[in-house]
Amino acid sequence: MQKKIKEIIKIINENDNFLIVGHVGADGDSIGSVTALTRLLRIKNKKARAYLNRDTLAPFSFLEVNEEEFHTDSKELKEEISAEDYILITLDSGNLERVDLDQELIKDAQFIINIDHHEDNSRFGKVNLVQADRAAVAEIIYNFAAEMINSKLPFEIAEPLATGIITDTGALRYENTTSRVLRILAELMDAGVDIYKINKKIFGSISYKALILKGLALATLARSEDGKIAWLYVSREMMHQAETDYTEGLVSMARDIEDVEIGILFTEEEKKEIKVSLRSNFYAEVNKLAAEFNGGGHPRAAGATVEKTLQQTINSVVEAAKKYV
Ligand SMILES: [Mn+2]
Repeated sequence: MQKKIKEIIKIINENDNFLIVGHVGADGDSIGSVTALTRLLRIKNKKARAYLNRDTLAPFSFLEVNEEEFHTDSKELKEEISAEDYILITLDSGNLERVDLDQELIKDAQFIINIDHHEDNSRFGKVNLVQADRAAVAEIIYNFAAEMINSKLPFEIAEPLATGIITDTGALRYENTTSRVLRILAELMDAGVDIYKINKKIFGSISYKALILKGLALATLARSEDGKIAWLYVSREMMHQAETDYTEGLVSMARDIEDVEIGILFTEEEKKEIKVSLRSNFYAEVNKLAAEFNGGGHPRAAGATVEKTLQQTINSVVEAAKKYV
């Protein structure tokens, strides 16, 4: 795999113009990786642009990703870049549909470099670096930074990398927390990163409205007869009542119940568009369960969108989940 990293660094060295993007509904790994790689390429005097969806940035304001540094307006980006030749680098996106970018800008790229850690990645790039054993894409980008920067890692790259790793390891609590991850984090701390601050921002605080929604969702908690599957849901009505659609962390509450193997959150995005978030603890491969509903992800964290009513979706997903526990 080291060879693939070298190959990509060679492409970076021999070209000048890059567009870097993450996935739809970007999380800390997506935003952190995009931020770190873009800043890294700029240090290397490359023309590097990034597109990040404005709606996803709020929880990560401490990274100081501002609109002067990155594009948050798809139209504006299109006008600026459409006449240019650029290489598209997609991060943390298992397939082309997940890539958070205007279709035309995907099509117009010279070619795609696909860097990811999802096992079921469809290898849609011309160059694909898919390392499923890495906790976060930020861990992969760290390796690029370590290769490309000979001196100490600059803080403005170290902090977004730490954010990606902390997000995808659930503050170092998940199975993917390897000794390698801890060594990298130690390096990042030496570069000035405040791990406590990042943990607090991402996992240690919640808005008042989000807590109200959490309460409403918890009231819907149910589980299978054998107690191995637990689920809860968030309806349109509940989001309206709580005045927020922030559902981060809800699915873990179902997963974290004693004796539960699979935790599920159903979110009613539209009347017949239900987002299904799946988490497991030890053995259930929820990416396979997600695939039954045209979704995907990791063995312990996956998702899908089902075009049925909320109740129909709950019935069919819970029924299908029984095969995995
Ligand atoms: Mn990730």
